Amino acid sequence: MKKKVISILLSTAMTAVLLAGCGDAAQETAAPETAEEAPAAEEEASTAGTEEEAPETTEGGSGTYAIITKAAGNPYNEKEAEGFAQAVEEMGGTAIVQHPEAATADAQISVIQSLISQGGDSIAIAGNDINALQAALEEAAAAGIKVCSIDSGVNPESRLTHVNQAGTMEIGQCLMDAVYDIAGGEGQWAILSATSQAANQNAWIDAMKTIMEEDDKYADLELVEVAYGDDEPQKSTDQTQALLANYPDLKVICAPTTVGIAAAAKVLQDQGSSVKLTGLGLPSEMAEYIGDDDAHSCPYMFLWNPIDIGRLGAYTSIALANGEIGGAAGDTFTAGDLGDYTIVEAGDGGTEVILGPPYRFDPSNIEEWKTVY
Ligand code: RAM
Repeated sequence: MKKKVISILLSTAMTAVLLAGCGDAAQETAAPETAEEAPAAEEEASTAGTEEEAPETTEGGSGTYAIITKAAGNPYNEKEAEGFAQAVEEMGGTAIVQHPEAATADAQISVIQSLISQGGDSIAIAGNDINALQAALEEAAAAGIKVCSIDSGVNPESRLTHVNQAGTMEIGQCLMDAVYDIAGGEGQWAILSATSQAANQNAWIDAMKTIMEEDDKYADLELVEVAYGDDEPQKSTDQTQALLANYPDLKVICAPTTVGIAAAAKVLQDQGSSVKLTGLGLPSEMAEYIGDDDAHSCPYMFLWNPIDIGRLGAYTSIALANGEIGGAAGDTFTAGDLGDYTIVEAGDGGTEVILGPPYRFDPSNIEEWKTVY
């Protein structure tokens, strides 16, 4: 098993193209034909080991591993869960996939309680709130269940580690630079977020605000409002329309949520609005809105592979459950065909493992990516 992984690593390393950062990643990188090719490029950024240093392959995943997404009815969450279940099953384990009925902490607490009574090996959770899940997750930990967060982090006390899609400041920088570029360096812009408590969206919004405040380059951009569409298509549509009505001089909307950006893209494009859009979107949902001309609402946007974040969550969960890692900075493990990963310090005082840099999707590559995810 170890040899097989090393040979995959060597061959992918040979074909890997270095991702220089969010702005030009996809432009410099040929779009992958399949979902499998994406991690090869990411690996270059996050793989630490040589053949000698390669850690033991994560093995023995024959237990029961659960993922709790933010909520049902969101295609991003379904892809993340699909990747998680795929990897667990490939490792010989049983995956439990739970999509709570609403994107709230309360809905997730009910699911956590029921998983505690079932007594599985691990829980990976996309937090609907940073702090509100702590008591329930501590109870899970006390029952011997290894807890990590995935996609949307919970506080360090509630988790052993966080499986992050990309660096938080890195995503904030990509988005801020896109807003700057699309607005032509000045004018009003707004954010259309998910729920007001969503840990990942709030972290990216904070990162954008910090970047904007700390660099004079952004001094002529005015953030007029952060609106919340709750990762619901209709509410996101209504919030977009309200932004257009309330801010006649608005130039750009940034939606760091796949649900929000798809809803906003449709509103802007259907209305022939001059307001432009960027953010984090699924290529499969956004392809018809991506374009450089007046007929398209979104010049470009970013994301990572949602299936791979699920897969990385599975390998992390299995390694935690096996005792192969404890979640401390410096711990290393092999995430199957994604390669070797090292846990690092996170900005919130806890630790995290980072999938890789975000990709940029624009007219040059959207047609290829829309069939991948
Ligand atoms: C939405 C969810 C998810 C986030 C993506 C970008 O689908 O809020 O948590 O990671 O957008």
